Amino acid sequence: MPDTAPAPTSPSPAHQVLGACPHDCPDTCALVTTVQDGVAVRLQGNAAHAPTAGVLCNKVSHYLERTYHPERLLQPMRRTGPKGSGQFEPVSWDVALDDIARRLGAIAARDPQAILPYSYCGTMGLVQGEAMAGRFFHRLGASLLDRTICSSAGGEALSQTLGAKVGMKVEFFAESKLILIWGSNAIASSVHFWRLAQEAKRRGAKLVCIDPRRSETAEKCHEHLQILPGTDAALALALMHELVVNDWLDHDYIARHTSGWEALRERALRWSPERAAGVCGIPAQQIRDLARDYGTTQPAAIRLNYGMQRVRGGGNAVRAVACLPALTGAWRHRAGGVLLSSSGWFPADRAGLQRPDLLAGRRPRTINMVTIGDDLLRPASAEFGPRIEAVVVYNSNPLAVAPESGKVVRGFARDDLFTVVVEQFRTDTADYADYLLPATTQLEHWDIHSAYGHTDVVLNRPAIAPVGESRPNTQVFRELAARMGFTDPCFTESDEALCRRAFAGKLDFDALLERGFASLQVPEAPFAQGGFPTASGRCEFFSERLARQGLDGLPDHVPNYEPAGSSKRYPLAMISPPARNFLNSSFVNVQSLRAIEGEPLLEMHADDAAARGIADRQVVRVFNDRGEYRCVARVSLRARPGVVNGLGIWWRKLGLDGTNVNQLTSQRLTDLGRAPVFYDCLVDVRPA
Ligand SMILES: Nc1nc2c(c(=O)[nH]1)N[C@H]1C(S)=C(S)[C@@H](COP(=O)(O)OP(=O)(O)OC[C@H]3O[C@@H](n4cnc5c(=O)[nH]c(N)nc54)[C@H](O)[C@@H]3O)O[C@H]1N2
Ligand SMILES: Nc1nc2c(c(=O)[nH]1)N[C@H]1C(S)=C(S)[C@@H](COP(=O)(O)OP(=O)(O)OC[C@H]3O[C@@H](n4cnc5c(=O)[nH]c(N)nc54)[C@H](O)[C@@H]3O)O[C@H]1N2
Ligand code: SF4
Ligand SMILES: [Mo]
Repeated sequence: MPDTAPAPTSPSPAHQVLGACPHDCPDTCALVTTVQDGVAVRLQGNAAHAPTAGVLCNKVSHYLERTYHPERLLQPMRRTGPKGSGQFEPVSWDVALDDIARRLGAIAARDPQAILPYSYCGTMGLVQGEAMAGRFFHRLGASLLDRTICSSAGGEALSQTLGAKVGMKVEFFAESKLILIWGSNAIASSVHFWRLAQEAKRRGAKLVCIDPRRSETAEKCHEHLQILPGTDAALALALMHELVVNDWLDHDYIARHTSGWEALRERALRWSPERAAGVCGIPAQQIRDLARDYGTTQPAAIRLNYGMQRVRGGGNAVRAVACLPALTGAWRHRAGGVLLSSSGWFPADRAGLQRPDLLAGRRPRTINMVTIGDDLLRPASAEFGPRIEAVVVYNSNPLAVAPESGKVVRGFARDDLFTVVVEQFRTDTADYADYLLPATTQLEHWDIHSAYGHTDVVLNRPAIAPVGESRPNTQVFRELAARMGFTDPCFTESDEALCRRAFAGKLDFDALLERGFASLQVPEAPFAQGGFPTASGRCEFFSERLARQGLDGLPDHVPNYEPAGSSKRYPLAMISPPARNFLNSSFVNVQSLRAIEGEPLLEMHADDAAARGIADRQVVRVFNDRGEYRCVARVSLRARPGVVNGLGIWWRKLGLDGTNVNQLTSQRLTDLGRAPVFYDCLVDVRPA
């Protein structure tokens, strides 16, 4: 090498910053960002973090394109045109925050419950999620939001069966001999789990997929049970039937570590494979074969995911499936059992972060985020309380993701509604804001993450300065608190201090700063000797708690509100799982990813298409009593007869006619957990 002294104009050396993927995904990857002269130039998976294994999904591989997107919101904006028109003028942060504080203050003086926060998992971070926001809305006494839009049916079901949102450690799926991938398109939605399933396959494991759609994952498994939507509990009960009649049971495990066995046995005996086959729309022999595999293979593991609980009976279905490993004693092995969510293992101090004590004895009403359409349109009443007068949206895009969006749009279009949207982009929801405030992305702020698909805490350090005038959510709520006169010292806590508080006394934060992640101490085979976190310490086939609420104590098949084939007017059942290159409605505006997805698609079986004179790639009208949506038909083996797959979740304004698939979905709720029923939806289709 010649002279090594850098010339004064040469770039400074690049450095690397450790982070966490913020997205709503079971994998919670650890990130490494390479920064050169203040600019993020490369984003990779952290190779030192075992679940990430140095690999990112295709979506987040494009995160720099998202961060430096030409349409990033760079300054606060105030609405100048009609709601929804997207006409704004730039204003300073001071002008925006002063006016927002004044207007929220005036509403709160009448009744703070007329103010509603609306947020979900744009970021899963414990700090940019509900930490400072929770403090602000609790101190204000605003309506509480029931955050049910994704996982609460399954979450409630797990709690009622296993005692909490806990299960197998994901890494041991690699050692399983049989893996049931149940209601999950893992290749699209948790590619790091899929890697483990592939490893098991190489070691001789059999992979079985249970899904109404012949998904990317289904076509790569050894078997695919292409059941009708919302029939999973019938299938699980028939599997139990076969376990009983063939005595593929672990009687010792059942006696020691379960409760309600006699009652469950009796119910299962009513579900012959023939009966279930009629409900599920698959051959009885396929059920018998799966039961034999499950009853005679050890260790056997079930990767259940949230895709199967977005129907009326979603809670019961998860309960039924969660009973299976206790029947065969699969839990005895570290590579056996079931995993829906691991989030219950994390000892995060949510109360310390969100400070519900700031309610100081007030008990505001709770609004379910699923019914935002109806609730925005509801007048004041004794049962409902005051009309909603203001909504503050952050980390969510309700116009695109909430069901029955015709009503959601009408609600947000109300002229007498004051709407603040904190966002990175001008989403469908942002177009309805009175004030639109620019938010930082994960590369620009601190955060700390638990996970729902593994058991590591991952820390996120800022890699670059905020782009434009954007601010972290925490900073927006800190400044609003100051303007509202909230003087509690908790409103000045820094983001780094909030990160420290999240697991204070539980994890060594300095080690986390150093490595970027830390593993929880979770036993390898957590329920090998029972010890479930239920009241009884057993796996509760029969739930006394549910029975006390007047509900069925045992899991059962609860038919869909809109079962496939039940209506002449709307003969097709529509499910709407996400397109592989989008994450809910995030990334739809990233050009390179949208180019892969092309257009909003409706996958249809050739018979259903032919019966309606629909050709592949033709624009179609999909409709029911709730609305109408235009998209492109894909005549495809991915759809079974009688079921159409409307891939989501497009931004309305980037679709064909300014709507998306949620124009058709309903605001009804699941059996447990007050969750949405996105995949319980009848439609018909015609050429447009
Ligand atoms: N690429 C990508 N990844 C994602 C997301 C995304 O939008 N895009 N979303 C993230 C989020 S928010 C979540 S909650 C998780 C969800 O994680 P998963 O639940 O694994 O989600 P999906 O991959 O959508 O898988 C759902 C699957 O369930 C199937 N399904 C629909 N109805 C039924 C049914 O009644 N029974 C059964 N057995 N299967 C059914 C669908 O056809 C689909 O293949 O994924 C996360 N990861
Ligand atoms: N038909 C149908 N509908 C569905 C589903 C389905 O499968 N089918 N899936 C449902 C599921 S599982 C879920 S989880 C919900 C998801 O619903 P949402 O949680 O609303 O998810 P996204 O659509 O990704 O919207 C998140 C928004 O947050 C913004 N954001 C990201 N980070 C930050 C930040 O740090 N600060 C601020 N202020 N904003 C940020 C992003 O830009 C994005 O616009 O959708 C549900 N809707
Ligand atoms: S796989 Fe999931 S956690 Fe990992 S980078 Fe992609 S979205 Fe993020
Ligand atoms: Mo979700």
